[in-house]
Amino acid sequence: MKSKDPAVNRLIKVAADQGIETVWDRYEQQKPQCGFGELGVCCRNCVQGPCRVSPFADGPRRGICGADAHTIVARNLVRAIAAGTAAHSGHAKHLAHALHAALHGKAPAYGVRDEEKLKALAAKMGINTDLPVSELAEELVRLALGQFGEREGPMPWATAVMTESRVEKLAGLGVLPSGIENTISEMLHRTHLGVDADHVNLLLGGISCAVADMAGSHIATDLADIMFGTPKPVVTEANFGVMKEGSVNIALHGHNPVISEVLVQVAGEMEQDAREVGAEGINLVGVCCTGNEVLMRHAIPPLTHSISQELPMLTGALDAMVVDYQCVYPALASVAECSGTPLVTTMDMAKISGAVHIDVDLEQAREKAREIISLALEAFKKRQGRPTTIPDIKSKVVAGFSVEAVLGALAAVDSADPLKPLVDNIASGNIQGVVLVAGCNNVKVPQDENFLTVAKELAARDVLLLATGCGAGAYARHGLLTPEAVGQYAGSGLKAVLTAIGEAAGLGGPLPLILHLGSCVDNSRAVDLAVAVANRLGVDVDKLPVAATAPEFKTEKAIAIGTYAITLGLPVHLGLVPPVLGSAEVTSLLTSGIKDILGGYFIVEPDPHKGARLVFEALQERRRGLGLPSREW
Ligand code: NFS
Ligand code: SF4
Repeated sequence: MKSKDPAVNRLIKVAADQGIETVWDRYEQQKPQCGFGELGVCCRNCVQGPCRVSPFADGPRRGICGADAHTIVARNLVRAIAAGTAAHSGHAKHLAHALHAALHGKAPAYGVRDEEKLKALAAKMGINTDLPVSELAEELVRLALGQFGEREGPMPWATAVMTESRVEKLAGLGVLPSGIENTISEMLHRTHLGVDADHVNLLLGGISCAVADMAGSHIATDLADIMFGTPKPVVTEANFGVMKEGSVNIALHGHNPVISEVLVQVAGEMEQDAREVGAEGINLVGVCCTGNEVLMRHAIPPLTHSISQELPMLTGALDAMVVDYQCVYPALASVAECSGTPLVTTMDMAKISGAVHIDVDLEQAREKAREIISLALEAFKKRQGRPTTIPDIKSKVVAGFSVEAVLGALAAVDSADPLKPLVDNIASGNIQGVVLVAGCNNVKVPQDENFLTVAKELAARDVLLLATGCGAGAYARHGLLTPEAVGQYAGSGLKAVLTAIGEAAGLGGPLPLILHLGSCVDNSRAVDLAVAVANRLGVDVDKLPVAATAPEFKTEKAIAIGTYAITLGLPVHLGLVPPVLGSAEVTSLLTSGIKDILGGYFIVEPDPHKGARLVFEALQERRRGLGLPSREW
C-alpha cells in the first residue's frame, strides 16, 4: 500500500495507466538503498573520499583522514541541521526583506496588516511600543535582520522565546547561538576536513545551530503574521475533491507566503478574467506548507501533501502549479510535460529546468502574479473538451489555530487567566498531556499511516494533539481536524475539555480533535504555547507532560526542528531511523545521554503503535515528576 489516502491511491493508478513515473516508482528503482548511507557512516567531505566506515569488525574503522564512525556520523547530522536551519531562516529573511522593502516604498503589495501582533512582538523584544507603526515595524525589521550575522551577546529571538531557566541552561552549555547565519557557517566550517573531530563537541554545535533554527522559524512566523495577519479559525475542505472541473484550478506549493499571499490577492481580482475564458472562477488550492500558510489565513483548501505532490497534475484539471521553494520535487517538471499543466517557478534561487520561470520580485509582485494567473487561464482554455479525473473525495477542515486563537478560545472559559483551564485539566488528568505531531510524509512509509495511528492511539488516551506541516495536512485530508472527529476518536476526558472550550468560545460544539497550528516554521507556535504553560506553572518545559512526534519525517528541516525540540526539553519521537546508527555513541547520546543534560531526547520507533505508546509513557513519566496522577497505557 502506497497511501492511506484513497484519492491518492486513485491517482497513483491513473499514473500507472498512463505510464507516468511517480515518487513510488523512483523509490523502487533506488532499492536496495546504500547501507553505509543509512547508517550515516559515508563521508564525502573531501575528495580523498568517498570514505565509509564499516559496521563490521573486518572492514575499515576509519576514513582516509582518520575520522572514525562517531565523527563521521556526527558531522553528517550536524550538516543536516545546518541545512535545515538555512532553509527556515532563509525563508524568514525573505519575509524581513519584503517588510523592509515595503516600509521603504519598494514593495507596494506588502505592508503591516496586523498592528496588534507588531506591538505585542515589539514589546516582547524590548522595543519602545510608543513609536508610530511604521517606525515600530522599521525597528523590528532591523532587529530581525540583525539576528542573522554575528552579533555580540545572545539573540533576543532565541532568548525571549524560551523560559529563563532554559536560557541559563543553554548559556551554561555554551550553545546559545551568536547569530543564525554565523552559526550555520560555523557548522560548515567545523565539519570540513580536519576541524572538529570530537563527536560530543560536534553535537553541541548541532544543538546551538538548532536553537538558531528555532529563532529563524520564529522570525518567519512572526513576520508572516505581522504582514499577512495572525490566523484565526477557518473552515474549509481538503483533498482532491476540492478541485473544480469548471474553474481555473491553481495549486500553490512550497513554503513562503511572500509569493502566495499576492497570488491570493490578485486571483480575487481576476475572477472576471476567468469568466471571460469560460470558467466559473478561479479555484486556488494548497500543497505542502505554502498550502498551510494560505489555509490558515484565507481558508484556501489544502489539496495534497509532500510525497503525493506530483498527482494534482494527473487529474487533467490543474491549470497551473505555482511553486516557491523547499520540498518541491524536481520531478514535477516531467509530470508537467506529460500533462500539459504549466509548472511555474517564482524565485530566482529556485528554478527547475523544464518549468516556466516568472520571478515574482518584490517591486512588481502584483504584475508578476497577474502574469502567472493569465498563464493558468490559457491552460484552462486549452484543456476544454479533454477528460478529467478528479477523485471525488474531500473532508471538512477547521484550521487557523495560532497561539492567539488558542488563547482566545481558552479566554472564553477564563478571561482573567486563559491558561488556567488548560493547566487545570492537565493536572486533573482530563488531559494526559500535549503532543505536537509534525513533519513530512516519507515514501518509506505508506502515506499518512503513522500519522493516523499515532493520533488515534493518543487521542483515545486523552492526549491533546497539535499539528503542523504535512502532518496537519494528513489530518486535514482524513477528517481529523474537525469537531466531528472528537466524538469518534477522543477519550472521555479530552472530549469533555474540547467540548467545554468549544462551547464557551461560541463554536456550538467541540474544538477540532487536532489543532492545526500552521506550517513547519509555525512549530514556533507550539514552542510559544509550551513556554507559556511552563511559565504559568513556574517550571521549565522539560518538566511538562508535553512531547513531539515526527512519525513520517524526511527533510533536513525536520531534523533541525526535532533537534530544537529536544533542546527545549521535549521527548521527540521519530518514526523513521535517522542515519546515526553507525555510531553507537552518537545514537546513545541522542536517545538517552542527552536527557540528563537537556531533559529532551529522541525516541526512535518505526512501529507507530509502539511509538505512540512510548510517547504516552514519556508523558506519564513527566506527570509523575510533577506529582500528578498517572495512567497505564
Ligand atoms: Ni515541513 Fe513543509 Fe512537508 Fe516536510 Fe516539507 S512541506 S516545511 S519539510 S515535506 S512537513
Ligand atoms: Fe574520507 Fe576524511 Fe575526506 Fe571524509 S574528510 S572523505 S573521511 S578523507
